Amino acid sequence: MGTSRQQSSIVGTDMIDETEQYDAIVIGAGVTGLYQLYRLRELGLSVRVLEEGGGVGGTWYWNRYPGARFDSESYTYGYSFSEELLQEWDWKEHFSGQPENERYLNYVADKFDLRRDIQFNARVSSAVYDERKNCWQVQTEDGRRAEAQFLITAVGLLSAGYVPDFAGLDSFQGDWCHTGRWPKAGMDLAGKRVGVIGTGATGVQLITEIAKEVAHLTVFQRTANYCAPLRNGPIDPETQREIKASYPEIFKKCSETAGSFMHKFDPRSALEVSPEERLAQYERLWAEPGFKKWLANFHDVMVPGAANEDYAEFVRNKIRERVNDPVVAEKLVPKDHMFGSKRLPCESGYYEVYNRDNVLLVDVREAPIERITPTGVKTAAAEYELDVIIFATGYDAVTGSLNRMDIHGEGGQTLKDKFAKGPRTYMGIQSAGFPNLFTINAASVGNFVRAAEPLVEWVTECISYVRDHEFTRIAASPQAEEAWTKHVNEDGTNILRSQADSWFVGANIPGKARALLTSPDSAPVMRAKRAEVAANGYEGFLLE
Ligand code: N01
Repeated sequence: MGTSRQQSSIVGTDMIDETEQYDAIVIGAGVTGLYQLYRLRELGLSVRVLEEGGGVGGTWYWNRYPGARFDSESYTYGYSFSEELLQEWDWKEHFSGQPENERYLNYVADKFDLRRDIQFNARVSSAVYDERKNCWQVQTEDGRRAEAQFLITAVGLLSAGYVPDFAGLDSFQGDWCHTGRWPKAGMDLAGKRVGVIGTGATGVQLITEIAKEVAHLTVFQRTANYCAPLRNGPIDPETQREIKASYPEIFKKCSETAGSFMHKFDPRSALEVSPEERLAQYERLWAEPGFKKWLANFHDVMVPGAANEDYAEFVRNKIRERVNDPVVAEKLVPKDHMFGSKRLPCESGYYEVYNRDNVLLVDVREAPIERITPTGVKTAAAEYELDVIIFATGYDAVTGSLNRMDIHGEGGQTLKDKFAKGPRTYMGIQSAGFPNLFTINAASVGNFVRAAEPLVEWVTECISYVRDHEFTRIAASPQAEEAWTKHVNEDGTNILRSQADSWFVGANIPGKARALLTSPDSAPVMRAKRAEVAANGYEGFLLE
């Protein structure tokens, strides 16, 4: 029951060569890692958080690109565990931007005195399970070593940035960066010729923001996306008071929906109402902020089929209305995937960007990028001179951040090899042969803090159970893992999220096995499943 840090085998002379001992190590000081630290500390465990960044925030630390902001209502995104925190913190906008989100997470870290247990600038390079000692030996890139009985990967779903392997990138003489590693000092874009590759949720936010600032913007688009107006705005004092008085209802609403957002589907079918009524509902929702137009719509808009296609056409027409040049408009209209099969980017003036004289849309499906040259980008059709290239090319989702650490379980097997054909887990949370390792980032569903809080609480209770019952190890049983993996692969095949070539199924990364990377079940179903497993003495887990 160590509550203090110890050190063993100090053998180094001029470099750090010591192994720090903890009860638990948490990797990542983002939204999940911070709360996991808070909870484990409450349990009386000694905990070390290892964080690659120089500060807290995870996604909200790294994604400093212009335009980065929530697409869920700010007040649904904050932690719910502290009433005091809820009442103290004023969200300034309905959909808050990165600087404020980062400030919020720093505020939380300070308020709960979390920093003293966080090691910053500590990128984990390996985690090896020592069977004899029943502990995880974790090493960081700068050579630090730490051991703990429990290891929790709070590394997020989308943190391993993906830069396509374009020939010639090394030769580029200008500046370039991936949006997920936006420099703290910013990028100097004013008056420059800038190219953005990628038009997912990130590209859409970024392009809208920087188009006003740069001399010229070239957008390299491979797949047009369905995007919808965010309709952000400041929160006035009266609304602020209402929000603060109704947190229990807000969180209750979130807890009842599939993705933990505050919007509930209309139980009616789009096809059972008259065309006039259907269109009236589409228009009414379109005029509302945020994800309502997606998640409060007729329920079958989110099921492959006629209702989905009907709404897709409505959205396509909305795009056409906003772009002056009909040829450009048609390039921006998605025709190759179903509405909602990719995450819906919410935008604030994205389509109007293409009416500007300084913006050019390049279709790289028609003429693919062949290489990066010293002075820009060469496609099969033309060469584009650029001073800066920004890769808004997404993430090796869920498993990517795990694979980039060298995680070895029993018998030396690596998690990377084990996940080569897709993740093999029990409820996303554990993988057989990797005892006391909680891959919490692979178990999340939907709106982030709302999904993370119950998961963290489940892991904390599980660890408490293991210790209280004087077990030393908990590991998913191979049978439970097999059944869960079969469930994900079979029941995940037909859902809307699996239909497009997106990060949801690993299809955005060349060579990555196609498999649903998250649970096919809704957040309430997953919470109930986890609760049942716990109530049955952690059914499906081997306790020793
Ligand atoms: O990444 P993406 P993202 N050549 O994978 C293109 C969350 N998020 O960072 O579609 C040319 O969606 C790729 O093209 P294609 C949210 O969950 C939330 O934008 O594969 N293009 C695509 O256009 C989201 O889903 C917020 O054909 C290439 C883009 O790069 C997730 O993060 C904000 C290419 C990648 O899009 C990921 O979004 C932002 C190539 N070789 C993100 N390779 C909020 O609002 C890739 N692309 C909270």
